[in-house]
Formats: sequence, C-alpha cells, structure tokens
Amino acid sequence: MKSVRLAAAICLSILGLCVPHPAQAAEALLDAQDPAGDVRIYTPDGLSDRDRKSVDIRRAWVSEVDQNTYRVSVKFKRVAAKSTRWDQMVFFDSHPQNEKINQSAGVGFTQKPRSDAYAYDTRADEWCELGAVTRKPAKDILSITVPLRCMPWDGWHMDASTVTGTFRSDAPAYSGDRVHMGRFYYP
Ligand SMILES: [Ca+2]
Repeated sequence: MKSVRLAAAICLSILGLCVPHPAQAAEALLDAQDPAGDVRIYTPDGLSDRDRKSVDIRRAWVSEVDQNTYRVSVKFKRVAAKSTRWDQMVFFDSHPQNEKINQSAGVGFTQKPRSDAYAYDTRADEWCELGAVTRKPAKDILSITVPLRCMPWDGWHMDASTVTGTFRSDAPAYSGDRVHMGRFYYP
C-alpha cells in the first residue's frame, strides 16, 4: 500500500496527470459533432438574429450514469438565461431502422431547469417524469438524465435537434438545428 501511495504522491507532485480528474465526464456511448453556422432560420421576425442562432449545435452525446440512468447532452452556441420569454428547446428523437415498426422514443427539454421536460416510454406507452435540466452556461451545455425505460431500444437511430420558440405549444418556431447522431447501443 505504501508503494501505491508513494507512486500516487509522485504522480501528483511531479506530473499532475496520473489520476483522473474528478470532474471528468463519463465516456460517451454515442457522440456526434455538428458544424457551426448551419442554423436554419424559420421566421425573420420575433427574435433577434443573435438569439435565433444561439441554438447552433456543436456536439450532442449520450453517456451512462448507471445501469438504469443515462444522460443526454447538447453543446450549442450559447445557453440563454433561465428567464427569457422564449425557449431553447432540445430534443433527442429515436426510431428503429425498420420504418415498418411504428415506434419511437423522444426526450424534450429547454434551458429552463424546470420546464416540463419529458421523455416517452415506448415499452409502457406512457410518459416518463424527468428531473431538472442541468445547465452549464459557461460551457454552453445543457443536459438531462433519462431513466432506462425511456431510452431508445438497442440499435435505434438517434437525432438531436434544437429549436427556438415556445416549448410544448403550437407556436411557430424561429430557428433550429439538427444532427443525426447514428445508432445507439448500450454498453
Ligand atoms: Ca450546428
């Protein structure tokens, strides 16, 4: 034990790189990059150009929290304040490769921590209750945890999209971005 502690102490004092950073993120199970500057503008009015382009996706990924919980995350151009009159909506939608199978799964949330975030449980045909959204505005990242039962089935295709507008309403959207993430497989 002494030699292990000594080795660790040497690593810390000399290299500083021998132990994992405590805040190191879990390895992503599915990880997609998306180019900057590809936000689609749906309406020219109602929102500033800066705000419409704020949801420009740069990265979307899924990581495992534990065997029964997963986290979906998106990094985009700029996370807006919690108090805006409009929403930065984030959706993770999944579907099987065989389009004849009429099933899909979805997660939706916004930059407002408690904004009626939802996920759909395709197995039980009911809605999942989700907790608060995690905001990391300094890194322009939003994420939320999703229980296993409301995650897609193994091998399903997953897309991430963002939209500016009003969450859970029929109001027209101002802008949006989308990235196809590929097929999701459990570890
Ligand atoms: Ca983008």
